[in-house]
Order: sequence, then structure tokens, then C-alpha cells
Amino acid sequence: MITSTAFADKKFAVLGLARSGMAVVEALLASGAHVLAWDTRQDAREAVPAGTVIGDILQADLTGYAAIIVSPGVPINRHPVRDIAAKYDVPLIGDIELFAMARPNLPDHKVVGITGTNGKSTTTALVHHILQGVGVNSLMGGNIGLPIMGQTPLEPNDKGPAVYVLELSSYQIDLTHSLDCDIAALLNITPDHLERYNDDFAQYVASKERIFDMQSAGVSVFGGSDYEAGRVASKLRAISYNEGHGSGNVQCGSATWLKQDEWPNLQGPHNLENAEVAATICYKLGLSRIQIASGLRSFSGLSHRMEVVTQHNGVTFVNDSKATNPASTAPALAAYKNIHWIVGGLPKTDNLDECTPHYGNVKKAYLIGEAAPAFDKLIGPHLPVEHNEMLCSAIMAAFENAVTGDVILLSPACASFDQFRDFEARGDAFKAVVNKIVCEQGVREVQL
Ligand code: UMA
Ligand code: ADP
Repeated sequence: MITSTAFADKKFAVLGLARSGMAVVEALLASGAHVLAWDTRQDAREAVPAGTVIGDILQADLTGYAAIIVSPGVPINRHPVRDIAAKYDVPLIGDIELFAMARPNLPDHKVVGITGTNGKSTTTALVHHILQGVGVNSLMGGNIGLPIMGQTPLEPNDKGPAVYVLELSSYQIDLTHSLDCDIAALLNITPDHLERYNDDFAQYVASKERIFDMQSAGVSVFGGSDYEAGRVASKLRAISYNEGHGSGNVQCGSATWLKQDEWPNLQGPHNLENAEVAATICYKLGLSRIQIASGLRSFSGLSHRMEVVTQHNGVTFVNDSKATNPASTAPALAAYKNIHWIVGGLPKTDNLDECTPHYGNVKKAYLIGEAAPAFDKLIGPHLPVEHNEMLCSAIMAAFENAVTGDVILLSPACASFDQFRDFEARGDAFKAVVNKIVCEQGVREVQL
């Protein structure tokens, strides 16, 4: 875990004790800090390590505390903890800020921060993969599901400083004030998570932009084709120019020397965007084009992102559970033909605009979850639609209808929280049902 002498003997309050909060508690205790921790879930409270004081942060006297550390999942735009922090004049921060505070104690290193609405995890994993391929000591942390404070600190080696590759959500950036990334990247911005930004897209964009506001120098990298990312890049270029720094450190990821046909697991225009940004980051870290090209070729891809689960009787089953907004579902609808599209969950937007141009590739939509009535109105006028409510029955229905050459695609364009713990549980459920159906069908065929 990451510890720091800067935390010793100080008092911290920790709200939220899931993955990131628990790693924070452990790191603070190991650093010699005093920790008051709380979670509305009793099971989470009961799991804290010895030495933690359990108590409701909203009721506690926080005079003299160094910070309140809040999990990204706590909605700080409407949570009373915000007023408590103001009342005691205590900074409200997250685990990424704690990491930023611990950096002076870490051996020689660089930090790469990657944000954007879609493609963060793929790009983060890709940068890490390319770096590892050439022997640089690197690790991944942050929104990719690996709490940064729980990671083992890195040492530099003969390839240079160690590299921490951080995937940063807007929730995490909102709780971070001093993370000075050596390289910061913004892939794209489309509407998402607006309930955390008072339904105001401009506030969400401003949150993403703050990754650059925190840079003192370093390189800023932008997705080459995204409108909002381009707008933020232009703004930053103008600021650099006006301040006399030139604009050489503001880079758009669009490299003509990249050959996408050589990358089996990075197909589609969206992955070209991710690869271009990853390649630009690695180039700026000092890698050669040959080293980067090799890493792009050998990248194996991530689960739950257009993941081919199996093929059976000519039908392909694709798990794209991580597509939690319309812009991230669009690439999957564009990539296949004859699609049986399982869509729905907890909706984030009141339109499916990015998906609409690809409806010609869809044979039928199977609606699940809370979004079903609203999506019926949006999709129904264009496509045959069936209401299934549950994922399992949608898969069964699609399987009944599919013929050779068809694709059964889970690409929900919605969050999963109405029916599942998270997108991984939803994708795992899809894979389990598919494998069961395929297995039982095989047994039936053998018996016949
Ligand atoms: N809680 C309270 N009181 C409240 C609200 C919440 O006590 O009023 C508690 C909850 O009971 C829960 C904790 O606070 O125990 C919230 O935890 P969390 O949801 O932040 O969960 P973690 O396991 O710590 O996961 C977080 C990120 N979660 C979110 O941003 C919602 C993970 O991103 C991240 O991988 C992890 O830290 C490690 O850094 C997930 C995510 O869905 C994947 N991110 C969003 C996305 O990608 O779209 C932004
Ligand atoms: P994130 O971490 O930002 O959610 P992921 O790499 O996990 O991004 O991909 C999430 C979903 O978005 C997947 O369905 C994937 O196919 C799609 N996707 C990946 N990269 C992009 C991109 N650059 N633009 C749009 N959609 C993308």
C-alpha cells in the first residue's frame, strides 16, 4: 500500500468503506494517522481494520481534522458531508488527492492521468501494457477498479522512472485538488453522470477540464476527433500561447504512423481514438514508435467491452456491459450486422441520439430494466421491440429468434444499478446465462 509520513499523527475522517475507502483506511493507519470511519452499510463498518474508530461523520466533532476523505460514489453535489466540511473548515478530498499528497515520499516516478467519458479503462490498460512491454515499472490505479492507495509503491529501474497510470473519473477529479500529472489526457466528452452535475452538461465538462488546471507543467493530450475534447484543447493552447509557453505541450492524439489493421483487439474507430491517445502518451514518455507499435499489436483487450463470449450455431454472443451510455453503445451497434440488441437498465440520458444512425444494423431490440418504457418510445418507431424486463429472459428471447449470421449483443447504454451491483456483475450474468444456454443446447443436440 502507499503510505506517507505526511499523514502521521494527523486525524482523518473517511466516508465510504467500499474498495477505495477501505484502501484509504488501511493506508492511513499504516502511516500512523488516526482514522474515524463511517459507511451507511453496517457490513462495511464491521469490516474495518483494528485501530479504526467507527462513528457517523455527520454527527462527529471534526475540529482539528486534516481532511474528510469521501468515496467517489458519495454524491457530494447533494450530500450533507459538504456542509459538515464547510462547518469545520476541513478539506473534502478523495483517495486520488491523498495519493497526490503522498507523492513526495514516493521514489522517482511519473503520473499519467487519463479521463474522458468513454475509453478510459481501455486507454489506461493500453498505456500500462505498452510500458510493461518495454520493461518500464508501471501500475494501473483509480477508476479502473484498483484503488490507488492499496497499490504497492513502484521503484524506478534502468528504463527510467516508474509510471503510475491513473484512470480518473469526474467523481474522482471533483475530490482532487493537487494532482500534478506529468501527462494528462482527455479522450472525449459526451453527456454522462449528469445527476451529479445538477443536470448541467457544462458542469460535467468543467469537472473533466480540472485535470489540466492542476498541471503545473507537463503534457496535455486530447482525443483527436472529439468535439468537446478539441474545444478544451484549443482553450488550453490559447492559454499556453498567451502566457508565452508556446503550445507544444498540448497534443492531439492523431498519429498517421499507426496501423490499426495490425491490432486484433483494438478494432473500430473508438479504439483508434484510444490507441492514438495511448500512443501519444507513451511517445511523450520517451518510447519509440517500434516499441509502441509492438504493444498495440499484443494488447489483449478488456472484459465487458465488445467481448466475444462465444459462437454457437453461427450466432455470435457479445458482452458489452461496460457500455453505460449511448455514446459507448454506438461503436458496438456500428461494428456488427443482424444484431439482437439487449438494451436498458438505469437510464442516464433521455435520448439515444448516438445510437440512432446504426439502427439499420439491428434486427430487434430487447428492452430490460427501468429504461424500458422510455426506450420503447425512442426505439419503437424505428425497430421491432420486445419487453423482457430481466436480462435472462431477454437473452432467451433473442436466442429463440436468432439465426446463423446473427449477433446477440448486450450493450445496455445504461447504468446497471437498477438490477445489478455493477457493470461487471451484469456482464458476468450475461456470460453465465449464455454459457448455460449453449451448454444445454449442446446436450439436447447430442441426446437427439
Ligand atoms: N456511502 C455512504 N453514504 C452515502 C453514499 C455512499 O456511506 O451517502 C457508501 C456506500 O455504502 C459505499 C461507499 O460509500 O460503501 C461508496 O463506494 P463507491 O461507490 O465509491 O465504491 P468503491 O468500491 O470505492 O469504488 C470507487 C469507484 N466507484 C464509483 O465511482 C461509483 C469505482 O469506479 C472505482 O473503480 C473504485 O473506487 C476504485 O478507485 C466504478 C464506477 O462505477 C467502476 N465508476 C463510475 C464510472 O466508471 O462510470 C464513475
Ligand atoms: P470507460 O472506462 O471510460 O468506461 P472503457 O474503455 O471501459 O471506457 O469502455 C467502455 C465502453 O465504451 C465499451 O462499451 C467500449 O466499447 C466503449 N468505448 C471504448 N472506447 C470508446 C471511445 N473512445 N468512444 C466511445 N466509446 C468507447
